[in-house]
Amino acid sequence: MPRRVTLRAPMTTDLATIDRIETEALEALGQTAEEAGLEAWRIAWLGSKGKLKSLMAGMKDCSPEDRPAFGQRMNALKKSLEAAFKERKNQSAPAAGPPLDVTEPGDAAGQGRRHVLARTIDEVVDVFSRMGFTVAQGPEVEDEYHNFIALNMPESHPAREPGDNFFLEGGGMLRTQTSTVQIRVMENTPPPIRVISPGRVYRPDTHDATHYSMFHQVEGLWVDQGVTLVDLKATLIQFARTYFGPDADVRMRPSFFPFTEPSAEVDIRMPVRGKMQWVELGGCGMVDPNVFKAVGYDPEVWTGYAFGLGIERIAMRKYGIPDIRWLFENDARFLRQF
Ligand code: FA5
Repeated sequence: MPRRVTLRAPMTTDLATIDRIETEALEALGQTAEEAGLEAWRIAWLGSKGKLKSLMAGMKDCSPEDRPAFGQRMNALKKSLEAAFKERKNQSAPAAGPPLDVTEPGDAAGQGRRHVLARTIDEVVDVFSRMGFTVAQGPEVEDEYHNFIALNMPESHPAREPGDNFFLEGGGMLRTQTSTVQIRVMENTPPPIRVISPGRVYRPDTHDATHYSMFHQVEGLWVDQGVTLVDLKATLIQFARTYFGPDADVRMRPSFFPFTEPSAEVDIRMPVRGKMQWVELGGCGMVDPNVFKAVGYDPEVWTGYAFGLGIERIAMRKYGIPDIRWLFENDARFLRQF
Protein backbone atom coordinates (compact mmCIF):
# COMPACT_ATOMS: atom_id res chain seq x y z
CA MET A 1 0.00 0.00 0.00
CA PRO A 2 1.52 3.36 -0.96
CA ARG A 3 1.92 5.59 2.07
CA ARG A 4 -0.48 8.51 2.18
CA VAL A 5 1.24 11.78 1.70
CA THR A 6 -0.04 14.55 3.93
CA LEU A 7 0.47 18.22 3.45
CA ARG A 8 1.15 18.91 7.11
CA ALA A 9 3.89 21.52 7.02
CA PRO A 10 7.00 20.31 8.85
CA MET A 11 8.73 23.14 10.61
CA THR A 12 12.23 22.44 11.82
CA THR A 13 15.69 23.78 11.47
CA ASP A 14 17.34 20.79 13.09
CA LEU A 15 19.62 19.15 10.55
CA ALA A 16 19.24 15.65 11.96
CA THR A 17 15.46 15.98 11.68
CA ILE A 18 15.86 17.11 8.11
CA ASP A 19 17.91 13.98 7.40
CA ARG A 20 15.07 11.90 8.76
CA ILE A 21 12.51 13.81 6.72
CA GLU A 22 14.58 13.19 3.61
CA THR A 23 14.66 9.46 4.30
CA GLU A 24 10.91 9.47 4.82
CA ALA A 25 10.32 11.35 1.59
CA LEU A 26 12.50 8.98 -0.41
CA GLU A 27 10.85 5.95 1.14
CA ALA A 28 7.44 7.32 0.26
CA LEU A 29 8.60 7.89 -3.27
CA GLY A 30 10.00 4.36 -3.45
CA GLN A 31 6.60 2.95 -2.62
CA THR A 32 4.76 5.04 -5.19
CA ALA A 33 4.42 3.46 -8.59
CA GLU A 34 1.56 4.55 -10.73
CA GLU A 35 1.49 7.90 -12.50
CA ALA A 36 -1.14 9.48 -10.22
CA GLY A 37 0.75 8.53 -7.05
CA LEU A 38 3.97 9.98 -8.39
CA GLU A 39 2.23 13.21 -9.24
CA ALA A 40 0.70 13.40 -5.74
CA TRP A 41 4.18 12.89 -4.24
CA ARG A 42 5.59 15.61 -6.46
CA ILE A 43 2.89 18.08 -5.42
CA ALA A 44 3.29 17.15 -1.73
CA TRP A 45 7.07 17.48 -1.65
CA LEU A 46 8.16 19.67 -4.52
CA GLY A 47 5.00 21.64 -5.30
CA SER A 48 4.71 25.39 -4.73
CA LYS A 49 2.89 24.73 -1.44
CA GLY A 50 4.78 21.53 -0.71
CA LYS A 51 6.82 20.38 2.28
CA LEU A 52 10.12 21.48 0.86
CA LYS A 53 8.82 25.04 0.60
CA SER A 54 7.61 25.00 4.22
CA LEU A 55 10.90 23.57 5.43
CA MET A 56 12.72 26.32 3.61
CA ALA A 57 10.57 28.88 5.39
CA GLY A 58 12.43 27.72 8.53
CA MET A 59 15.33 29.82 7.34
CA LYS A 60 13.87 32.86 9.03
CA ASP A 61 13.95 31.02 12.39
CA CYS A 62 17.65 30.21 12.06
CA SER A 63 20.24 32.16 13.95
CA PRO A 64 22.57 34.07 11.60
CA GLU A 65 25.43 31.62 12.28
CA ASP A 66 23.27 28.53 11.50
CA ARG A 67 21.86 29.99 8.31
CA PRO A 68 24.60 28.97 5.82
CA ALA A 69 24.59 25.34 6.95
CA PHE A 70 20.79 25.24 6.87
CA GLY A 71 20.71 26.83 3.41
CA GLN A 72 23.20 24.30 2.07
CA ARG A 73 21.27 21.40 3.56
CA MET A 74 18.06 22.64 2.00
CA ASN A 75 19.67 22.94 -1.43
CA ALA A 76 21.03 19.41 -1.17
CA LEU A 77 17.62 18.16 -0.09
CA LYS A 78 15.93 19.85 -3.02
CA LYS A 79 18.41 18.35 -5.49
CA SER A 80 18.13 14.93 -3.94
CA LEU A 81 14.31 14.90 -4.04
CA GLU A 82 14.19 16.23 -7.60
CA ALA A 83 16.73 13.70 -8.86
CA ALA A 84 14.97 10.82 -7.11
CA PHE A 85 11.64 11.91 -8.57
CA LYS A 86 13.04 12.11 -12.08
CA GLU A 87 14.58 8.67 -11.83
CA ARG A 88 11.41 7.14 -10.40
CA LYS A 89 9.34 8.69 -13.15
CA ASN A 90 11.61 7.29 -15.84
CA GLN A 91 11.50 3.85 -14.27
CA SER A 92 7.76 3.87 -14.00
CA ALA A 93 7.15 4.94 -17.60
CA PRO A 94 6.60 1.39 -18.85
CA ALA A 95 4.08 0.79 -16.10
CA ALA A 96 1.93 3.45 -17.71
CA GLY A 97 1.56 1.16 -20.74
CA PRO A 98 4.00 0.30 -23.52
CA PRO A 99 4.78 3.44 -25.55
CA LEU A 100 5.48 1.25 -28.56
CA ASP A 101 3.26 -1.40 -30.05
CA VAL A 102 5.89 -3.83 -31.26
CA THR A 103 3.30 -5.84 -33.14
CA GLU A 104 2.34 -2.92 -35.38
CA PRO A 105 3.72 -3.27 -38.95
CA GLY A 106 6.58 -0.81 -39.45
CA ASP A 107 7.01 1.87 -42.09
CA ALA A 108 9.33 0.57 -44.79
CA ALA A 109 12.47 2.73 -44.98
CA GLY A 110 12.37 4.77 -48.20
CA GLN A 111 14.93 3.43 -50.62
CA GLY A 112 17.16 6.07 -52.20
CA ARG A 113 18.72 5.89 -55.62
CA ARG A 114 21.60 7.42 -57.50
CA HIS A 115 21.03 10.80 -59.13
CA VAL A 116 20.31 10.56 -62.84
CA LEU A 117 23.56 12.44 -63.60
CA ALA A 118 25.63 10.06 -61.46
CA ARG A 119 24.00 7.20 -63.31
CA THR A 120 24.71 8.78 -66.68
CA ILE A 121 28.37 9.23 -65.74
CA ASP A 122 28.57 5.56 -64.72
CA GLU A 123 26.96 4.47 -67.98
CA VAL A 124 29.22 6.65 -70.15
CA VAL A 125 32.32 5.49 -68.26
CA ASP A 126 31.19 1.91 -68.73
CA VAL A 127 30.94 2.28 -72.52
CA PHE A 128 34.36 3.90 -72.86
CA SER A 129 35.93 1.41 -70.42
CA ARG A 130 34.89 -1.36 -72.74
CA MET A 131 36.79 0.46 -75.51
CA GLY A 132 39.97 0.40 -73.41
CA PHE A 133 39.82 3.84 -71.76
CA THR A 134 40.78 4.21 -68.11
CA VAL A 135 39.40 6.96 -65.86
CA ALA A 136 41.54 9.93 -64.80
CA GLN A 137 40.57 12.64 -62.32
CA GLY A 138 41.73 16.23 -61.93
CA PRO A 139 41.07 19.07 -59.47
CA GLU A 140 38.05 21.37 -59.84
CA VAL A 141 40.03 24.29 -58.38
CA GLU A 142 42.62 24.85 -61.05
CA ASP A 143 45.41 27.24 -61.96
CA GLU A 144 45.40 29.31 -65.12
CA TYR A 145 48.31 27.28 -66.49
CA HIS A 146 46.27 24.08 -66.72
CA ASN A 147 42.97 25.74 -67.68
CA PHE A 148 44.43 28.02 -70.38
CA ILE A 149 48.16 28.37 -70.98
CA ALA A 150 49.09 24.70 -71.49
CA LEU A 151 45.95 24.39 -73.62
CA ASN A 152 47.38 26.93 -76.05
CA MET A 153 45.25 29.84 -74.84
CA PRO A 154 47.50 32.86 -74.44
CA GLU A 155 46.79 35.89 -72.20
CA SER A 156 44.86 37.63 -74.99
CA HIS A 157 42.38 34.77 -75.55
CA PRO A 158 38.77 35.96 -75.13
CA ALA A 159 37.81 32.88 -73.07
CA ARG A 160 40.12 34.20 -70.32
CA GLU A 161 37.95 37.31 -69.69
CA PRO A 162 37.00 37.72 -66.00
CA GLY A 163 33.31 37.71 -66.97
CA ASP A 164 33.58 34.21 -68.45
CA ASN A 165 35.30 32.56 -65.50
CA PHE A 166 35.05 32.05 -61.76
CA PHE A 167 38.43 33.39 -60.64
CA LEU A 168 39.19 32.91 -56.96
CA GLU A 169 40.46 35.53 -54.54
CA GLY A 170 44.11 34.83 -53.86
CA GLY A 171 44.66 33.13 -57.24
CA GLY A 172 43.36 30.09 -59.02
CA MET A 173 39.98 29.49 -60.60
CA LEU A 174 37.20 26.93 -60.94
CA ARG A 175 37.98 24.93 -64.07
CA THR A 176 35.79 25.74 -67.06
CA GLN A 177 36.43 22.46 -68.89
CA THR A 178 37.72 18.96 -68.22
CA SER A 179 40.43 19.53 -70.88
CA THR A 180 42.64 20.52 -67.91
CA VAL A 181 42.89 16.80 -67.12
CA GLN A 182 44.48 16.13 -70.54
CA ILE A 183 47.40 18.27 -69.42
CA ARG A 184 47.63 16.79 -65.93
CA VAL A 185 47.63 13.23 -67.30
CA MET A 186 50.24 13.92 -70.00
CA GLU A 187 52.47 15.77 -67.51
CA ASN A 188 52.60 12.66 -65.35
CA THR A 189 52.42 9.79 -67.83
CA PRO A 190 54.51 8.91 -70.85
CA PRO A 191 52.57 8.02 -74.03
CA PRO A 192 50.67 6.02 -75.22
CA ILE A 193 47.60 7.21 -73.35
CA ARG A 194 43.91 6.36 -73.49
CA VAL A 195 41.89 8.05 -70.74
CA ILE A 196 38.50 9.57 -70.12
CA SER A 197 37.82 12.04 -67.34
CA PRO A 198 34.30 12.83 -66.17
CA GLY A 199 33.80 15.72 -63.75
CA ARG A 200 32.28 19.05 -62.78
CA VAL A 201 33.12 22.30 -64.52
CA TYR A 202 32.00 25.88 -63.82
CA ARG A 203 31.10 28.84 -66.03
CA PRO A 204 29.18 32.02 -65.19
CA ASP A 205 26.58 31.23 -67.87
CA THR A 206 23.02 32.48 -67.41
CA HIS A 207 20.72 29.62 -66.43
CA ASP A 208 18.24 28.55 -69.11
CA ALA A 209 16.83 25.28 -70.41
CA THR A 210 20.21 24.11 -71.75
CA HIS A 211 22.79 26.06 -69.70
CA TYR A 212 23.82 25.97 -66.06
CA SER A 213 26.73 27.58 -64.18
CA MET A 214 27.93 24.19 -62.89
CA PHE A 215 27.72 21.21 -65.18
CA HIS A 216 29.62 18.04 -66.07
CA GLN A 217 31.77 17.08 -69.00
CA VAL A 218 33.53 13.90 -69.98
CA GLU A 219 36.90 14.38 -71.59
CA GLY A 220 38.52 11.77 -73.80
CA LEU A 221 42.20 11.63 -74.81
CA TRP A 222 43.98 9.08 -76.95
CA VAL A 223 47.66 9.57 -77.70
CA ASP A 224 49.70 7.10 -79.71
CA GLN A 225 51.66 6.93 -82.93
CA GLY A 226 49.61 7.29 -86.10
CA VAL A 227 46.28 8.27 -84.50
CA THR A 228 43.96 9.95 -87.05
CA LEU A 229 40.58 11.68 -87.33
CA VAL A 230 39.18 8.35 -88.50
CA ASP A 231 40.00 6.84 -85.09
CA LEU A 232 38.29 9.79 -83.41
CA LYS A 233 35.15 9.48 -85.47
CA ALA A 234 35.06 5.69 -85.10
CA THR A 235 35.30 6.01 -81.31
CA LEU A 236 32.49 8.57 -81.19
CA ILE A 237 30.28 6.45 -83.47
CA GLN A 238 30.95 3.42 -81.32
CA PHE A 239 29.99 5.40 -78.20
CA ALA A 240 26.84 6.84 -79.82
CA ARG A 241 25.57 3.46 -81.06
CA THR A 242 26.31 1.65 -77.80
CA TYR A 243 24.74 4.35 -75.66
CA PHE A 244 21.87 5.71 -77.73
CA GLY A 245 21.08 2.70 -79.90
CA PRO A 246 22.17 1.13 -83.21
CA ASP A 247 20.51 3.84 -85.32
CA ALA A 248 22.54 6.67 -83.77
CA ASP A 249 25.04 8.49 -85.98
CA VAL A 250 27.82 11.05 -85.55
CA ARG A 251 28.52 14.22 -87.50
CA MET A 252 31.60 16.42 -87.11
CA ARG A 253 31.20 20.11 -88.04
CA PRO A 254 34.40 22.13 -88.53
CA SER A 255 35.01 24.40 -85.56
CA PHE A 256 37.83 25.92 -83.54
CA PHE A 257 39.42 25.05 -80.20
CA PRO A 258 42.89 26.41 -79.37
CA PHE A 259 44.09 23.00 -78.14
CA THR A 260 43.05 20.90 -81.16
CA GLU A 261 43.81 21.27 -84.86
CA PRO A 262 41.72 20.50 -86.80
CA SER A 263 38.73 20.92 -84.48
CA ALA A 264 35.08 20.00 -84.78
CA GLU A 265 31.75 20.13 -82.99
CA VAL A 266 30.32 16.68 -82.32
CA ASP A 267 26.66 16.19 -83.20
CA ILE A 268 24.93 12.92 -82.57
CA ARG A 269 21.87 11.84 -84.50
CA MET A 270 19.52 9.99 -82.24
CA PRO A 271 15.83 9.45 -81.66
CA VAL A 272 14.30 12.46 -79.87
CA ARG A 273 10.61 11.88 -79.03
CA GLY A 274 10.47 9.20 -81.70
CA LYS A 275 12.08 11.36 -84.45
CA MET A 276 15.74 11.21 -85.49
CA GLN A 277 17.44 14.56 -84.76
CA TRP A 278 20.99 15.98 -84.76
CA VAL A 279 21.97 17.09 -81.28
CA GLU A 280 25.22 18.89 -80.36
CA LEU A 281 27.03 17.16 -77.51
CA GLY A 282 30.52 18.68 -77.43
CA GLY A 283 33.79 19.46 -79.14
CA CYS A 284 36.69 17.40 -80.42
CA GLY A 285 39.80 17.42 -82.58
CA MET A 286 43.39 16.30 -83.06
CA VAL A 287 45.67 17.39 -80.21
CA ASP A 288 47.50 20.59 -81.22
CA PRO A 289 51.32 20.19 -81.44
CA ASN A 290 51.69 23.15 -79.04
CA VAL A 291 49.87 21.14 -76.36
CA PHE A 292 52.28 18.23 -76.85
CA LYS A 293 55.20 20.66 -76.52
CA ALA A 294 53.75 22.07 -73.28
CA VAL A 295 53.77 18.61 -71.68
CA GLY A 296 57.10 17.55 -73.15
CA TYR A 297 55.84 15.10 -75.81
CA ASP A 298 57.56 15.18 -79.20
CA PRO A 299 54.86 16.26 -81.73
CA GLU A 300 56.90 14.68 -84.53
CA VAL A 301 56.47 11.26 -82.89
CA TRP A 302 53.12 11.39 -81.11
CA THR A 303 49.66 12.06 -82.44
CA GLY A 304 46.36 12.08 -80.60
CA TYR A 305 42.75 13.07 -80.47
CA ALA A 306 40.67 14.62 -77.71
CA PHE A 307 36.98 15.21 -77.16
CA GLY A 308 34.82 16.83 -74.48
CA LEU A 309 31.10 16.04 -74.21
CA GLY A 310 28.46 17.64 -71.97
CA ILE A 311 27.08 15.02 -69.55
CA GLU A 312 23.83 16.94 -68.88
CA ARG A 313 23.16 17.10 -72.60
CA ILE A 314 23.75 13.35 -72.86
CA ALA A 315 21.40 12.63 -69.92
CA MET A 316 18.75 15.02 -71.23
CA ARG A 317 18.74 13.26 -74.60
CA LYS A 318 18.89 9.77 -73.18
CA TYR A 319 16.07 10.31 -70.69
CA GLY A 320 14.00 12.94 -72.52
CA ILE A 321 14.56 15.72 -69.95
CA PRO A 322 13.60 19.05 -71.54
CA ASP A 323 15.16 21.46 -69.01
CA ILE A 324 18.66 21.23 -67.47
CA ARG A 325 17.51 23.15 -64.38
CA TRP A 326 15.33 20.22 -63.31
CA LEU A 327 18.52 18.22 -62.76
CA PHE A 328 19.63 20.55 -59.97
CA GLU A 329 16.40 21.46 -58.19
CA ASN A 330 16.47 18.31 -56.06
CA ASP A 331 12.76 17.73 -56.47
CA ALA A 332 12.41 14.08 -55.44
CA ARG A 333 9.21 13.72 -57.51
CA PHE A 334 11.28 14.41 -60.63
CA LEU A 335 14.41 12.49 -59.61
CA ARG A 336 12.44 9.41 -58.55
CA GLN A 337 11.52 8.75 -62.18
CA PHE A 338 15.02 7.68 -63.18
C1 FA5 B 1 34.78 22.59 -74.45
O1 FA5 B 1 34.56 22.79 -73.24
C2 FA5 B 1 36.00 21.90 -74.90
N1 FA5 B 1 36.89 21.69 -73.77
C3 FA5 B 1 35.63 20.58 -75.57
C4 FA5 B 1 36.79 19.93 -76.28
C5 FA5 B 1 37.53 18.96 -75.63
C6 FA5 B 1 37.14 20.31 -77.57
C7 FA5 B 1 38.59 18.35 -76.27
C8 FA5 B 1 38.22 19.72 -78.23
C9 FA5 B 1 38.94 18.74 -77.54
P1 FA5 B 1 32.51 23.65 -75.23
O2 FA5 B 1 32.72 24.96 -74.53
O3 FA5 B 1 31.86 23.68 -76.54
O4 FA5 B 1 33.92 22.89 -75.41
O5 FA5 B 1 31.68 22.71 -74.24
C10 FA5 B 1 31.49 21.35 -74.53
C11 FA5 B 1 30.09 20.92 -74.17
O6 FA5 B 1 29.80 21.23 -72.80
C12 FA5 B 1 28.97 21.63 -74.93
O7 FA5 B 1 28.78 21.08 -76.19
C13 FA5 B 1 27.79 21.35 -74.05
O8 FA5 B 1 27.33 20.03 -74.22
C14 FA5 B 1 28.42 21.46 -72.68
N2 FA5 B 1 28.19 22.80 -72.10
C15 FA5 B 1 28.85 23.95 -72.35
N3 FA5 B 1 28.38 24.96 -71.62
C16 FA5 B 1 27.38 24.44 -70.85
C17 FA5 B 1 26.49 24.96 -69.85
N4 FA5 B 1 26.55 26.23 -69.44
N5 FA5 B 1 25.59 24.14 -69.29
C18 FA5 B 1 25.53 22.83 -69.67
N6 FA5 B 1 26.34 22.27 -70.58
C19 FA5 B 1 27.25 23.06 -71.17
